[in-house]
Amino acid sequence: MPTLPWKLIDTTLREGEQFSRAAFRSEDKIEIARALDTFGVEYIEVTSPAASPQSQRDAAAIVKLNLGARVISHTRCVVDDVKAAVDTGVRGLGLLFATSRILRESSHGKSIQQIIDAMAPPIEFALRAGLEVRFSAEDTFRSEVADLLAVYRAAEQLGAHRVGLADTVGIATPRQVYALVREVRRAVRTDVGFHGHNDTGCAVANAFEAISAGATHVDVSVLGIGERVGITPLGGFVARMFSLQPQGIGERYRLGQLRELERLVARVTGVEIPFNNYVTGETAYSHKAGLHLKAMMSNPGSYEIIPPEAFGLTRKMIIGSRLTGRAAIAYRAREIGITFGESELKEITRRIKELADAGELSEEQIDKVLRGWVTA
Ligand code: HCA
Ligand code: CU
Repeated sequence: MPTLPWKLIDTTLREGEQFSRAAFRSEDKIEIARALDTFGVEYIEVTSPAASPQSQRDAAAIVKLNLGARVISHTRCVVDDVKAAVDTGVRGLGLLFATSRILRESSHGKSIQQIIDAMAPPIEFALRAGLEVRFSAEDTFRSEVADLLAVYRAAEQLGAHRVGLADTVGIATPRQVYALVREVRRAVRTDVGFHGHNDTGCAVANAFEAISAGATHVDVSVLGIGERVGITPLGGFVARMFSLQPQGIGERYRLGQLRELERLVARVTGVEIPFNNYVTGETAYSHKAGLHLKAMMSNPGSYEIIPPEAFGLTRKMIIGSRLTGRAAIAYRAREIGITFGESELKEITRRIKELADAGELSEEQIDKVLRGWVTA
């Protein structure tokens, strides 16, 4: 839908395969790819087909699913790896080279000029094969700006469709991301992608700032899985954007599928979905304090910026705690067909709070107190 000027690249099957707990079987990858497509991500990135024979077979199998999402692969900037990727039928490539001094020294040993020289053959090969090409500078935020602009301009001149900024180590602040994306936008006319790790908890904010500064593509993974603590989580990013553009997001993605998608990835990797996960976490729609409950009962927008129904979820009002209030107790009483006067209500609430001091009351226990009050 043209209302949103950016696209999601889900990299659960590439970055997510680098997650320590991930050991995807072929059938897992197929199931995840289908679920991502159902959700509606624009791109699905898979592991480099040059990584292993099975990786190559799996990439080809995912391409054959004929999904609506564009299947692309991550690939080192080496012609042989590009050839292996082209053979699988992927429609695009994410090529990369580390540009920071620390990674240039510890990883590939090349100077910026040597990187620029080495970029040409693989990029040209991929373009001749008709693929969408992205060139990314690994460890962008520990690289010199002049070096970055030099490699991005070289990528543009070679015909790359998109350049990528990668916060490989999760060091960037939101302001830095905004400023650098702006600068890159001014320097080249290609599309611009952002990929951000979450080592300091800024991955959602950084992706958001990248979009604000004009990035056209954002990398995400389901539950944020990836190297170390992972990258921008799909759910968190969608929550961020939904709060600003509910209609655009609601039209573009099948939000009701998010929880299933996350459950699938959690099951396959053997992890739990965090209790406080964005939108889908067990407590994401729990309301507890009396003041909150009162306002929520009169208008759910009081303490919810994203209605749970938009994601096929429901809220939970916890009315049996010591923090409960009169409004919540009156509400529950009305639900079971009892109306109390003000002073009675005050008394019952006091009683429930007293009982709850010994432990939260279940709905049945509350109902018992309420009914008991009527018959007493
Ligand atoms: C990595 C590579 C990468 C690549 C990101 C990109 C990163 O270190 O495994 O292709 O834009 O974080 O730099 O995931
Ligand atoms: Cu990464």
